[in-house]
Amino acid sequence: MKLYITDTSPYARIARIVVLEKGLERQVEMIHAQTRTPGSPYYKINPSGRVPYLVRDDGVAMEDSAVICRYLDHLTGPRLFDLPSGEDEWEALRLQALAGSLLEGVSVWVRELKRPADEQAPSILAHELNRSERMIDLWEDQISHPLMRGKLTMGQIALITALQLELQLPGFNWRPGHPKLNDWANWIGERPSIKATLPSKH
Ligand SMILES: N[C@@H](CCC(=O)N[C@@H](CS)C(=O)NCC(=O)O)C(=O)O
Repeated sequence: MKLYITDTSPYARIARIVVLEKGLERQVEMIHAQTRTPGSPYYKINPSGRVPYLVRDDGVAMEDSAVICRYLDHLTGPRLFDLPSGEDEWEALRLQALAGSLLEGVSVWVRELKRPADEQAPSILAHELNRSERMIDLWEDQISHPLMRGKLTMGQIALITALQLELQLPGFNWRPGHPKLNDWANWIGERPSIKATLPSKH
């Protein structure tokens, strides 16, 4: 299989983490795609131009990190990321959605800052900064939830991926005043799959 990624995409990083957690490194070849480039050859492979994108051995291709991760998880070995049953299912989904919401907002912020300075919208930058501040306060509280310290979940992966966008976004300075979240990020940041996929500083 071929997994199209970029080094900086948090959504591609989520898929890369699942590849490592499932021990699929030998089955999944990582290919760096040229995104956001007029005329990129990647557009012939994936017309949407987005990563991650998984081209399966049978030639069928799929996009979206959630779909790709679920496919990889169900492909082989014990399922690591199926939802728990009972009330915990809703808790897991609720936390996953909160993490995804933070990730989406911070991703919009990063994207806006990558545009030429004279094209950046101050209103979008302010909106995403303010959203992130509200959500970080919320996470300082939610991070004590048992599901955030138990076995690895898609929600945990989404949250650490969002928080570590601090490396690409100096203005995303969430650590001061949030000791519990800090402690959690340091704890999960030691996990080999998280360490191995850390985005480089920009
Ligand atoms: N919902 C998608 C989002 C994927 C996404 O937005 N990827 C960005 C990189 S973080 C991308 O490929 N952007 C290129 C573009 O917009 O042309 C997922 O979960 O995979």
